[in-house]
Amino acid sequence: MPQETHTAAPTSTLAPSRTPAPTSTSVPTNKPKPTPTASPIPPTATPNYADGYETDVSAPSPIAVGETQTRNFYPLGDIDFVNVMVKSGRSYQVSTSELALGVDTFLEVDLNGDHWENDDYQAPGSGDFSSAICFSSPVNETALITVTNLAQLYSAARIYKLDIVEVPGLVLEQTTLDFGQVVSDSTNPASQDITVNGGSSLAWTAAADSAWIALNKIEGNVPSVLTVTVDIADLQPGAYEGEVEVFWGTLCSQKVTVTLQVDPSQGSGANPSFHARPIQVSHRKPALLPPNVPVNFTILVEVKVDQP
Ligand SMILES: [Ca+2]
Ligand SMILES: [Ca+2]
Repeated sequence: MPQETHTAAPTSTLAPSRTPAPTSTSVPTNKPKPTPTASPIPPTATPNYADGYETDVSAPSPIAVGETQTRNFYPLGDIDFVNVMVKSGRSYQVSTSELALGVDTFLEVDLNGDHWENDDYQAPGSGDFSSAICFSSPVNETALITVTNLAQLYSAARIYKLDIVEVPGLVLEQTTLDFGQVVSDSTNPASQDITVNGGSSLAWTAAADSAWIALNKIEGNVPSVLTVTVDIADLQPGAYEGEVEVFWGTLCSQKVTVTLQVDPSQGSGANPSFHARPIQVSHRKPALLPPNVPVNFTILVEVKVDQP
C-alpha cells in the first residue's frame, strides 16, 4: 500500500519587493568653509606708561651730574624722587625744561639738613612753569631731588626733562641789608655794600625790585662790591621791604632783602594827639517794607467803667 507522502506545501514565495527607486543623489551643497578659529592671543602684560626711572618711592633713582633725563608724571599722584652725588666745595644747578601741556614742576633739593625749593624761575606772564635751583655743597654727600607736578595731571604724556650740571659758585656775603629808621623828608641813610665772591672772574648781573633802591652797578666780575642806596624822597611814612637779586650762570640767582622804616617828621602834623577827633554822624537806616505786603495792625481798646 503506497504510503501517503506528504509533500510539503509549497511555501509561498515572497513577492519580490519593490526595489526602491533610486533616490536622486543630492547635489552636493557647498559646505561652508570652516571659519578659521582665531588663534588665542597670549595675554599681554598691562602696559606701563611710567617713565623708565620708576618706581622711585622707596628708593630714589639716580642721576649723574651732566645727565638729562626725560620723565613723566604717571601714575596718579606720581612724584619723582632722584638722588645725585655732590662734592664738597662745588656748586650745582638743577632744572626742569621742555614741560608738556599740563605740567607745572615744583622742584626741591635736600642736602645735609639744608633745603632749597623753586616753583617758577621765569616771571609771571611768561607761560613757562619750569623750575631751577642752584646750590653749593659743603660735603661729599647724596642730595635728594624731588619733583612734583603742581598741575596735578597724570598721564604718559605729562613729560618734562630734568637735568643737573655743575656751575661756578657765587657767594654773597650779605643776605639782608637793614637801613633802619629814617625820618621822612630828611637825608637818605648811608649806603651799604654787598660783597660778591666766588669763582675766578665769574660774571654777575644785579637788579633791584623797587624804585627806592638804587645800585651803583648792575654787572661785574667777582670779587666785587655792589653798593646799595635807598632814596626816601617819595616815600610816605611806613615800613618798606625790597630785594636786590644777583644773577650768574644760566639760571642761578640769589636775593638780598632790603628793609627800611620811614618815620613821620616833626611838624608834619602826624602826631595823632593834635588831631581833632572827627565828629561821627550816624545815620539810622529806615526799615523798608517790601511793596504790596499787607500790614496787620492790632488795636487794643481798654474799656473802663466810669465809677459813679
Ligand atoms: Ca615719574
Ligand atoms: Ca612750576
